[in-house]
Amino acid sequence: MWNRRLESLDRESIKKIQLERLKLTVRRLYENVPFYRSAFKSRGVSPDDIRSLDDLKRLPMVSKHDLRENYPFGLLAVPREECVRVHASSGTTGKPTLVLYTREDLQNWTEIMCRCLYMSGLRRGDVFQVTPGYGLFTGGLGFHYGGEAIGATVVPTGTGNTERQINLMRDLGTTMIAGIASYALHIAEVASEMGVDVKKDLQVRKGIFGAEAWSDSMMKKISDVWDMDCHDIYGMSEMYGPGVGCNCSHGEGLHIWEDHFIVEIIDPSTGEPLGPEEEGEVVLTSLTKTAMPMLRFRTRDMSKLLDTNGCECGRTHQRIARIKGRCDDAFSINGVKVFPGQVEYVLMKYPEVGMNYQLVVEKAGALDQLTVLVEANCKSPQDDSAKSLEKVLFRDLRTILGFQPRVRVLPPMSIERRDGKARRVLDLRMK
Ligand code: DLL
Repeated sequence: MWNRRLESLDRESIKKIQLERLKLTVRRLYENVPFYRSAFKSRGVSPDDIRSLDDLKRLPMVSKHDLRENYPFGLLAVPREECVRVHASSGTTGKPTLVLYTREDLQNWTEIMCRCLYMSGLRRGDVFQVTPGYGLFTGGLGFHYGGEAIGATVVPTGTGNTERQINLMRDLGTTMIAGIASYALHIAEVASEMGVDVKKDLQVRKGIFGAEAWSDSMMKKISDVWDMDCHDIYGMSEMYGPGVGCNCSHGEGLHIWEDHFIVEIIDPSTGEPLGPEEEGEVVLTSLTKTAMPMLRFRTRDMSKLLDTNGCECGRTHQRIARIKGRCDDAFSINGVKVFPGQVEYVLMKYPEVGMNYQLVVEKAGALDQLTVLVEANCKSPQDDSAKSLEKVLFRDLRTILGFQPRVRVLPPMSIERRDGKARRVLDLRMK
């Protein structure tokens, strides 16, 4: 284990730490963040009311919507000057959701990343290639600092340029990669086109993947194609980034670092907490974040608390099932989250756009591809006006999504309706 003492705490000690840290977080939010103060007041709770972990139920929940409403600095619990880093993820509409970090936050994030990476086999001496994006996305830098802290040789390639990734893997003798699961399969495909056999010609035998739901069968496929020990890492920008939890090599599911987070599962329609083995929405409370602590953040991810006592690996932290999917209409394109509202926000700026649009998600080889179908608002859009609308929409969508979608402008009424209603998202990947 990376941190044997903290990863194998007994239940009583975990609960004690959680309660202490929860009290501190609640007080900090009450005193420094007007949004939380008024949410507490409207529920009739004050920091003094938090006496046991059961009192968590009395606290308000927050969602991405609240982050957007308080964009950019409204949820800060420290002066902006104390923040040393900003990341952002897709918002539910046009605005990104922003997260800020103090130096202490970055240290805590690195600690949980180290636990996950160590659990997944990373050691000093490894050559660790980090393929998620560097920048506002938390993936690249999250893996990067964890890898360096463990003492591995980190290769910060970031996304894209797959041929170069493969050449580097071969030349540097990369032993472990981090990435988005589907990208691991894409690399293997490109490698075989280049005449590189990933099993024979490369030394990559360990992988850690996350940022989107991937099935057990996908995990098996990646393990087989690469002859690799695969691990699943979970996280989100609002809770530092990757590193909230990870699967060990023994038990099922993901260990969630309970000295940094409280995990609840709720019924997404009623908000009521659910018991072990009952499937629902993951709700997370941060316990160590200082710049932007999050109380009962509704992740929209579906999972369940596993009914287990401890784990063969010796870690005592609660396990949840691997994430099954989401309970809202967001979807992921190669790890980048897309909310239909973001796309709609762009489309609605243009009067030439008609009544209906549809987001078609498909596989292009191992990678995901998004096509935005848009109906024009006139009967027969001139070819050149359709083309120029496609161009501007492409430009705006690329800016807001952070990747290149395909855009097709079509005549009115050409997108299929069901009971008169358009289907906003047509996900053909599972077919
Ligand atoms: O995706 C952080 C991350 C980067 C995690 C790299 C793991 C690896 P966001 O862009 O804020 O942050 O998206 C967070 O991604 O609520 C889930 O819906 C999804 N997600 C993240 N990890 C997993 C996973 C990063 N292991 C959202 N399995 C989350 C399933 C995941 N879904």
